[in-house]
Amino acid sequence: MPAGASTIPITNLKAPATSAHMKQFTLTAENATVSFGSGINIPSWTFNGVEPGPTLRVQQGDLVVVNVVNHLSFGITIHWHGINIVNSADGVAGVTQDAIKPGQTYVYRFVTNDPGTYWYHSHQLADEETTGGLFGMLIVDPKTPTIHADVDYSVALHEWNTDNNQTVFTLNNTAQTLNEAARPGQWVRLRIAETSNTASTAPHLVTLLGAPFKVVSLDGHDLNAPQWLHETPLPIGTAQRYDLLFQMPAQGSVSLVTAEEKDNLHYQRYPSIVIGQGSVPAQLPPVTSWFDMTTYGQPAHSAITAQSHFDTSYSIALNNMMGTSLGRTGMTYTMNGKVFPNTGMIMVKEGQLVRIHLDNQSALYHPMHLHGHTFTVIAHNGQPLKGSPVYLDTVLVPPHSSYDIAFVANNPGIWMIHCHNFVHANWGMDMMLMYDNYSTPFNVGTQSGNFPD
Ligand SMILES: [Cu+2]
Repeated sequence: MPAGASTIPITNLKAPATSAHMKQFTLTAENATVSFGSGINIPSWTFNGVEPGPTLRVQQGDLVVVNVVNHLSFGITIHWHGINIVNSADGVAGVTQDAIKPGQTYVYRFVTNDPGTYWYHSHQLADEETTGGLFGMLIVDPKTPTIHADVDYSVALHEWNTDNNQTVFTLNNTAQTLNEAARPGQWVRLRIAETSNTASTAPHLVTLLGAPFKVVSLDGHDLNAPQWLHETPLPIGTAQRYDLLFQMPAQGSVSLVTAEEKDNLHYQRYPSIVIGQGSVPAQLPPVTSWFDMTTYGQPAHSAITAQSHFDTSYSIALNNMMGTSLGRTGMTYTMNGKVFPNTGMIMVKEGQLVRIHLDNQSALYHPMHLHGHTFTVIAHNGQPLKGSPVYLDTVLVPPHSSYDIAFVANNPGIWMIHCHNFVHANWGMDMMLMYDNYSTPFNVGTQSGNFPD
């Protein structure tokens, strides 16, 4: 909605200026050549010279103040993925701010009410900039712990494109093996985030060898009564997070290994993580049937179910076709047959219960992300979930399948709903969720220099 006398500019939606519980960070965007081991050095765009960027660790309820300094030669932003914060701090170029220009600084202020595992990344030319290294993890510890762990590690999965058109796949800062400490009997929480996308669009699969494990949360939200899993492959779509919990065995180590389509879904020795004393097993198991979040854990009460009364419902068909996007001709990724910015809007009023049907009519995977809200997954291919309630900010919609998601419109402003496959978002698969009485003073496009994807 254009700015007008009757609308509220989203820049009015601000976090408090101060708080008894405030955490401050400085993230400096700068060039650095980062070593991923074994002579693999990649010139990348970093925060504070490291890959991934510094892990920001805060407590639920903290006022987080992040000073961003841009020492790169192009505009950047930071989006705080999955945390429901005030709209003005959402970090989307052309929607909630102008891109931070070279030499400029910018301050993000937001309150972290949602405990769990999150991440941050540039939302200006996100395809190039996030893939090129402008990302890191953000962990919000709950006021009251829900899960006991003696040690807590996080790992970002990332695929890099090198100058000679090669792909390098890393876990944190290694393309080889990362060793982490843990003693026999200790409980380990391992937080896994996917920060890039595979060329095929199929998700990376991750699993643990050496100990049974539970998936205790998805996208930062705890699951109810998760069962033990044994070498179960976990499909992780771009931007999704899995928190795993396991106990170190009396002897030996626990390994995290990955597989993907281009390796015919065989687990690879590298990159890998070894927790405890030992190494990746000489024999890797076959990839078995994938983890299914729609049948995992036990049912529990959920405020929103398929039977809820919805104030408004939308259906979005996801597909791809040759076309034009931002003046370029090529494969475009469409929502209801249209390419951003012609995809229309989801209009809501504050307090409404909103249902969205995501209907993937294509042969590709689409990890669909809603900014500023946590949604409940209410159906997969029309069927209600059979296990734990699932609350996400990004749902991976497989080829030729559908998900129904629903959320309360409880965070006013203008928010993106888009595919988090960076290429798909860059070529059209974006839409806006708009609260009916808000407007933005910012613009997307060539004149403003703001390109959110
Ligand atoms: Cu997609």
